[in-house]
Amino acid sequence: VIPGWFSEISPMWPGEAHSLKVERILFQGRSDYQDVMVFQSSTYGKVLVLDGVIQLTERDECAYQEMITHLPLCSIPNPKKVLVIGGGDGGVLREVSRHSSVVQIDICEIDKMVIDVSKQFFPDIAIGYEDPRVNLHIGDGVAFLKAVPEGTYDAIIVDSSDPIGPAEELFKKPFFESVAKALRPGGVVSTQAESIWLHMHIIQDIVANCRQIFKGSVNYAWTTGPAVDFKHPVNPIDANQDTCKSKAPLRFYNPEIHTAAFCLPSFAKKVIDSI
Ligand code: AAT
Repeated sequence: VIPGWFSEISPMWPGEAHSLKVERILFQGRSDYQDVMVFQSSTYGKVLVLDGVIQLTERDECAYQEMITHLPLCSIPNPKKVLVIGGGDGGVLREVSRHSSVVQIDICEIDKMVIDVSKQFFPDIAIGYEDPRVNLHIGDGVAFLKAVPEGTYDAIIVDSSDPIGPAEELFKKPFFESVAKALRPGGVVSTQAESIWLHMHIIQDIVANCRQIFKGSVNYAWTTGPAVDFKHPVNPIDANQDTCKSKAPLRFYNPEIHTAAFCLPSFAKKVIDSI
């Protein structure tokens, strides 16, 4: 550990640790579920850390929040009811709210401290909560989904932390079975499925489970209900984005990157194609 630097050390990535220089620590707390920390970094803006693992930085959050949201929402025409599991910072809500066809945005985040901290330190991300279509539920995403009536949602976005800690069950087959039930036919799901460099085995398990459950088009790093060509946008974002004027425009997502995001390096393609 280098003094004055934050190092991301986890059994999820043995033998390596991404480090950022710390200007100052802005918040440190312990919730019922995890350690919560916010620090000001030298070059990545403010950083949100849960149990020692970086969840977002102000500099690059667009790449994650925009892609995990617009890949599914631009893949089906007129999404109306959307569920977010996790995502307590509000970034995915901000992105969902760019879609004018959406009438209802439910979110189920387990940890209220993440929400409070985001509202305090990340106003440009927590702005997602200001949309009147948002209904916040604080609780475990697994339990929430079990209670959802069959065929409720057009899209479900699983913005979850890593499978060590409170998100463990969100990577297992029974969870994806409840996701499938909660989706209407032709609905779509995207999920945080980890990195091809570090976690090919996790990705393999998720894709294998989802190919059994969803039967239709299932691809890294996202899964979908049947009869959807997920690889090419059918519902372009440009036409309907920016329903909320105070939000900054998209920084990362566009229709070209949507299609390109499904092109994988050979080693990963080989694994996914063989499942
Ligand atoms: N958009 C920021 C990125 C995240 S946040 C993941 C969120 O999932 C956290 O707020 C966490 O509290 C919440 N969460 C974890 N488990 C559950 C659960 N069982 N039910 C509901 N919410 C949950 C993810 C970044 C991933 C980084 C990968 N290295």
